[in-house]
Amino acid sequence: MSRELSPPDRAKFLAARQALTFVEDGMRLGLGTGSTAAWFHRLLAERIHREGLNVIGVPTSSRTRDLCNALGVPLTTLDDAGWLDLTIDGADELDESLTLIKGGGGALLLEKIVATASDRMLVIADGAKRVKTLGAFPLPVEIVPFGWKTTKAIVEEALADLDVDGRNSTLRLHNSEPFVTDEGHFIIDLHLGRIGDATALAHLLTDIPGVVETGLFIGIAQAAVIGEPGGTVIRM
Ligand code: ABF
Repeated sequence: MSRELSPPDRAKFLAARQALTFVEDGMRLGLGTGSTAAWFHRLLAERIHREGLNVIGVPTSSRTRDLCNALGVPLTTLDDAGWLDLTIDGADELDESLTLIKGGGGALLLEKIVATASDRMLVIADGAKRVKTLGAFPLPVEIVPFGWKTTKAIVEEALADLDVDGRNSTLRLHNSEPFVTDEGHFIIDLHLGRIGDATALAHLLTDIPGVVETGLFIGIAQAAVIGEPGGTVIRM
């Protein structure tokens, strides 16, 4: 299957296939969102149907829920599952310390809740996601719709206090309307260029009342599987 895929898709497929080797019978899984995670869900479903693998999953978005329902992957809620054994999810950027930027797909809040409620988080990604310094990818920040313009202005002022130029933050749109997350929130994307101190930035942002969560995943992922189009798979 993987031979006729585009190079990025082949890389994502290979990373997802490798991630499947981490799954054991009886596991409670966090199921990520995005195209790399979608490859994992398809391959997981194949093992479930072919081998009778006994696992149950908690989806991190309505898209993942719908895909896994269509594939026949058994699902439950986080509260019914309790603590999870392993979350497998993609990323928009990851650095050498496995700090991530996530949320390009708009699912960062549930992804972070599920990943944090897991013994381990395994990131699956194509090699283009690996960076030396985070920030080229715009940092998603989930905010409540109430007073969003004021919250956006406060975010930009707070960034200036960190000597970070946040003046070109943008409200994420979908078909010219504000993008609305599964939890009914908006997202502003911070076009920072580079992030020096991710921890300080995360604390600064989440201290702002209208901010719900950021796409910075710090100290949450324990391992990563990175696929390359040529077939190599690197474990970090
Ligand atoms: C999801 O995976 C999002 O947080 C992130 O934006 C996305 C990466 O997407 P893809 O795997 O399609 O590159 O977890």
